[in-house]
Amino acid sequence: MDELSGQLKEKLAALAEEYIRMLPERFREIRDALVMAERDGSAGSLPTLRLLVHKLVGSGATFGFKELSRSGKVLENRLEKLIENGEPPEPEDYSRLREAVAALEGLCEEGEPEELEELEAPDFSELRQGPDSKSNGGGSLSEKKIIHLVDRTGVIASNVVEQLGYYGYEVEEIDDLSIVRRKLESGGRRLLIVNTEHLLHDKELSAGLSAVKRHYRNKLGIIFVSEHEDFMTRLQAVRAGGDAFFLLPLDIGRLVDKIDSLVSRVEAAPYHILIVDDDPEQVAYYAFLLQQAGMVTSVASDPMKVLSILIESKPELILMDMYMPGCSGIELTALLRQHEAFVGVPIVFLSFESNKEKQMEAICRGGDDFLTKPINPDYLIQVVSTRAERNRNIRYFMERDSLTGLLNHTNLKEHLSRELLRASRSETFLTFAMIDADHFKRVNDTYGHLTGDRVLKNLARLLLDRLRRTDIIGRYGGEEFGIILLNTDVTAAEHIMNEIRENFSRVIQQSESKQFFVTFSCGIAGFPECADASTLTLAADKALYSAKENGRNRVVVYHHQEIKG
Ligand code: GH3
Ligand code: MG
Repeated sequence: MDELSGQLKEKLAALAEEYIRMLPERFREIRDALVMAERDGSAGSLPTLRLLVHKLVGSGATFGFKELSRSGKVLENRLEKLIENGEPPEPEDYSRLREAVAALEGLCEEGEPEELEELEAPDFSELRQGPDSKSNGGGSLSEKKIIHLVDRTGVIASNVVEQLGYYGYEVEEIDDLSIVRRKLESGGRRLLIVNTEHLLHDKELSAGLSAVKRHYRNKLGIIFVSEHEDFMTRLQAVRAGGDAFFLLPLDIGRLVDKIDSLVSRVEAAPYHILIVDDDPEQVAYYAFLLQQAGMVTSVASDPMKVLSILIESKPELILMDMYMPGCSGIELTALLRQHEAFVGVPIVFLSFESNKEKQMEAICRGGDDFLTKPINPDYLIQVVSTRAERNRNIRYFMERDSLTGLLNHTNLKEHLSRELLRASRSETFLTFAMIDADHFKRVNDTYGHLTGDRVLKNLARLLLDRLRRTDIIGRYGGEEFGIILLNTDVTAAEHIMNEIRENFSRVIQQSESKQFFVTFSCGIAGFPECADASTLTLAADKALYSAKENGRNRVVVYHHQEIKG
């Protein structure tokens, strides 16, 4: 589907090849800088190391090495933290840095051949590396987000540290606001949990909180936790800049919801734009503009190929040329609008055509907007990103389950079919896991349906945190979830799911003042042992049934000689 001019393609391929060739050298420099930093012992030599890592992150992104760039960013953040801290790093800091560098390097070695092969395609989002290094599913490189806790009584810490850990948050206790101030001054964001006890006894802290909050309104979230529900305590919390107020004992699920929304964990993926145009130079130019603005582009110079691209990679907006050989942009738009699946995808025309009647016709036949060339790059980017964003929002609500925000049944199944095709093409493993909450009827009967809903939300949230970004998670039915683990065989998947199962069984569920625990059972089946979607789901379902039969709270792997249906 790549129709970029041969010259540009060659240039891109040559650049990417050179990049891959130089990777070992980049890592050697990084390792050397780490050795030097450790020898030096102060935080003063860390900036050199950070710069090297930063360059690796940036160039990785340019050439489509998404995971390398993402994991590299985590390492960069960690270095930034050490630099900001200013103290000489501890020996274990260095060993953690060494581990992270080694893991990054491992990522490149695993991914190399596929990246070169995939360079044939213009869509950078398709340039993927091989198996994700996070084979333990817990994500050795997934940095925990830090939350500061001010609580000299120790009551909150004993409640939240372990529990928030299950949702990917690390709680760091502090005694005053100096760390928070430093972080905010350097442009970061912070989240604080504060015991209201201190508002009574520490006037300096109260005044400090409200001053910092006034100054960094949107960059600082403050959650107050209290044993008292009286009006005055709540008023003091509001005056000290509180965004939320929670009573002890804490309902962790609700607390996590609040933290999520304050921290806004959603790191938006780039918009994916399909450029339909037969002129390679212009394609290169517009693709370049959009990519510079952080978007990902695919190209179709042949209008006949647009349908297959739409089905395969679901772009979020089409930038449509008016005149192409074989089929005009207007005809293609009319054709796409007759497909139920593509009624909603935004189509923006971009053409030299200045005839108003022609422009009108393009809109009447299904175009959303008509932009004329030459166009101001900022305006183009604004129009494209605004429309892509709206489309993404609409799609989100159509494809997701409203309680958990996970993919709904239909979409999970669509993903499964698509990913199976991909796995079979690239001869990689794929595992499908089915999860079903244990004795869930009893949970509803004992604590009520609303509490049951909350438990399902907690489970969804835990899955989102514990699995990799590339894994696909959906709500299969009521209290049943389905997970597609890409590039993962059943043995690795069993390990991952067991870890998640154990974590979930330790999560405290809350119903008013009562606390309880819930477990789940899980059935696993893998490709290529099961070759198509229906065999795979049936096999996972059988394994799940066997997990239930054998006592629940367990993971069972399907092997056809062992489980008889
Ligand atoms: P098992 O361990 O065998 O899976 O037992 P179970 O009680 O979980 O299974 P069963 O199929 O008997 O009951 C499932 C329960 O899940 C009954 C249904 O009301 C409840 N459920 C399904 N969807 C939802 C939901 O969205 N919210 C709540 N609160 N409950 C739900
Ligand atoms: Mg159940």
